[in-house]
Amino acid sequence: MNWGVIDRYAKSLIKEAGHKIRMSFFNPIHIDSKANANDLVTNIDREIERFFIGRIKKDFPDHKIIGEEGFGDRVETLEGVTWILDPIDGTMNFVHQKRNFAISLGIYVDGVGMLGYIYDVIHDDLYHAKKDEGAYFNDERLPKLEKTLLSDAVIGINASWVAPNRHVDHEKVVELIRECRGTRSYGSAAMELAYVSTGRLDAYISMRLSPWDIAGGAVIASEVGAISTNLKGERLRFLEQDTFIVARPGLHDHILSNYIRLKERDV
Ligand code: 2AM
Ligand code: CA
Repeated sequence: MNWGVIDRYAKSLIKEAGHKIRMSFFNPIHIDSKANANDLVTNIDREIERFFIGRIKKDFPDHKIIGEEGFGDRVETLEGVTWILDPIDGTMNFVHQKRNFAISLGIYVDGVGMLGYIYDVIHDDLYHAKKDEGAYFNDERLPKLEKTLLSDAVIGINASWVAPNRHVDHEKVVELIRECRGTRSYGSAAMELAYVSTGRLDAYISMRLSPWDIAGGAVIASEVGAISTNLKGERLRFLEQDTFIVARPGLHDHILSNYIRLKERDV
């Protein structure tokens, strides 16, 4: 497999898709909801996913594709090459703010992340990484992350998890929030992974993410030495929804051991 060729191909697809998304702002957007009234999808999410899949199937017919909007393959194992795509991560932001959303793409071989991309479409910022060859913010090489204390850490977390919820003991999350330096919530898991990878956040936690939200970012995070697992500390499988944490080394263990108490359904 020539990963340099696939890398250049993926980058050019992503840039072309980003251009299409920016152009979409000149026309009305059709909004539907999926699992619930706040789970939004637009015609653009679907068009962009179909654009990627059409191209990839033509040029790499033996590769599999998992896409959030369901136009890809029904994948039961990650054997072979699998592209894991979210055409728009942060659809609610796309609809309400026209910013703070990203294209997220990870390319995996036998379950191992080889290439990862997060494209902040509005800023034309591409975060990308190739396994064992480092991570980049546009052309700038990202340095390895240093350790940090919780008292100096800024943590990405959605306020839903601070209220009583069915996944974790929220009182422990309240303690975490009191003891860190501050919290932020951007509404796109992919962007939050990019922010941890660049050191703008020190950790990001979510109780419910899907493979396409994190597949690209996990490759980038790993290249700068961030640790990403589910909230049981297990490695990510990228085949189903799961809990999620990515953090600087040291901080990852500290948060999991002291502040995350999972409820029965996630244990
Ligand atoms: P999306 O915009 O692609 O749906 C927002 O809190 C983050 O969680 C976004 O990355 C969003 O991705 C993701 N998200 C929202 N609803 C989700 C769901 N039902 N399952 C998994 N991830 C979800
Ligand atoms: Ca999406």
